[in-house]
Amino acid sequence: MFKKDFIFGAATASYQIEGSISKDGKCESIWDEFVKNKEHILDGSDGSVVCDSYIKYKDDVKLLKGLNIKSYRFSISWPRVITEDNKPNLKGLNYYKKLCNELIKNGIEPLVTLYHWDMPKWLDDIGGFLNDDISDYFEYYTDVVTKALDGLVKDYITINEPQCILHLGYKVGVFAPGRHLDDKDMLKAIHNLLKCHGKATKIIRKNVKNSTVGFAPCSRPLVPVDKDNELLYQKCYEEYFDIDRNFEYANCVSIYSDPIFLGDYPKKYYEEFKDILPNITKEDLELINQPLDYIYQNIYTGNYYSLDKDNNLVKNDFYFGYPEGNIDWLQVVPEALYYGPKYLYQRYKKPIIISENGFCNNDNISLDGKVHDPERIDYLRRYLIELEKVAKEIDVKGYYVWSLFDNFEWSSGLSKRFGLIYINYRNGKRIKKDSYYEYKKIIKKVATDGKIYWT
Ligand code: PNW
Repeated sequence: MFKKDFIFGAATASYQIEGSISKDGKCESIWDEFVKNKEHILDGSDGSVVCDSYIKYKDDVKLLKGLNIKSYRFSISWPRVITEDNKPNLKGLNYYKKLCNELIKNGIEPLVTLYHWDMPKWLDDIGGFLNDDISDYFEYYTDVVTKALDGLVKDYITINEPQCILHLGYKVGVFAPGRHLDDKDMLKAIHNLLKCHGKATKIIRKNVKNSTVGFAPCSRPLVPVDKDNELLYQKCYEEYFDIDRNFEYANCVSIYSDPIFLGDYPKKYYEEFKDILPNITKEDLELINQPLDYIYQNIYTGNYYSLDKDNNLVKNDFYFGYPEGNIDWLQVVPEALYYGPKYLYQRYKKPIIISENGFCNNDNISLDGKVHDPERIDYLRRYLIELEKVAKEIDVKGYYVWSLFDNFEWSSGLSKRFGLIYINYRNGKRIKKDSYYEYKKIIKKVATDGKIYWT
């Protein structure tokens, strides 16, 4: 059973949907720069138009309202609202005010992500997360946004998927800004990013009445194949929170979340990196350890594990015949939405909100003009069954589907589709997929009797 006030929402991010990349004084972001090299993006596309949400935001809200969702998670484009000389850009801020007003008028609560990967290029030119003053810039940006949206927004997420930002953007270089840092600089960038989170949280608390604040990492939970084996559960739990020396983008749960929720990096972090540690002060750790309201987590996939004869964990590659995602990393592992929240709750003891979950499908327009996506429906059902199961055991408050629209899928460009709404990139037309109607049906049923309609 879900609680009747369970929040169903949909999520997007600024660069992935807005377009209008140089309107109304917006300055360049690291993604505007990164896509100029066509080799960085699978299909050579960019974010210059995508869903055109900067123009069509009223239509966006209509589509959200049609789903009956309670909350819309979107992100603010830092370079849209702050100028190159670090002053507020009123025209850019006005866009988000209009969007929030429209949402509220239609009974939808805005959930704002402050950083979903589009840093102003001028800030990256002075080092981005390697610059020791970056948290002051982020604090100022947060101050400007929270004041501009005063009375409209009370729920904030500071940073989306720090592991992707730093692993894919700063180590492997396949995301903007395309850096290739060594481990020592990676640790410094991580620490600076966590300080950004801490300073932003303090400012939100100061400026926003009845605020809620969170941080949204991603992870791939380990799923024990034998549900009743306690040793296997324990080993999966420990491995999930273990230190990853490669800083892999779907890992490193504890490196980021232990300082935030528990007040310090894990013991093993200090051992593992003892020769290359950044300067970590007591004040820093206090700053990072601001009380938060929820554990947000983006979970799309996971891995199955069993034990070998010596009780070591071994990864299993099961084939269940589920529909396969149309992107290499997306294996369908529905139980990830059971075990992920369980592990997180056990360690950090806060209510859980799934801030992203969704499916990449090879969607196309059928002869009847509609988009039939039974694979995505299957994915949503399987994953929500698992979430419903864990919601009986721990406090799970909400779920945001990724994504409302097909959008600019970072280094995969426009070639990968995650939306409940299809975008025809030739003419800008939006078509509700079958999964849009399915999600609406699920939301309605949970709101009336707390259950998904087929359970
Ligand atoms: C997210 N994983 O990234 C991002 O927040 C979105 O902007 C993006 O469009 C969406 O997922 C789809 O790719 C992910 O390891 C990062 O499972 C890591 C994982 C999943 C999604």
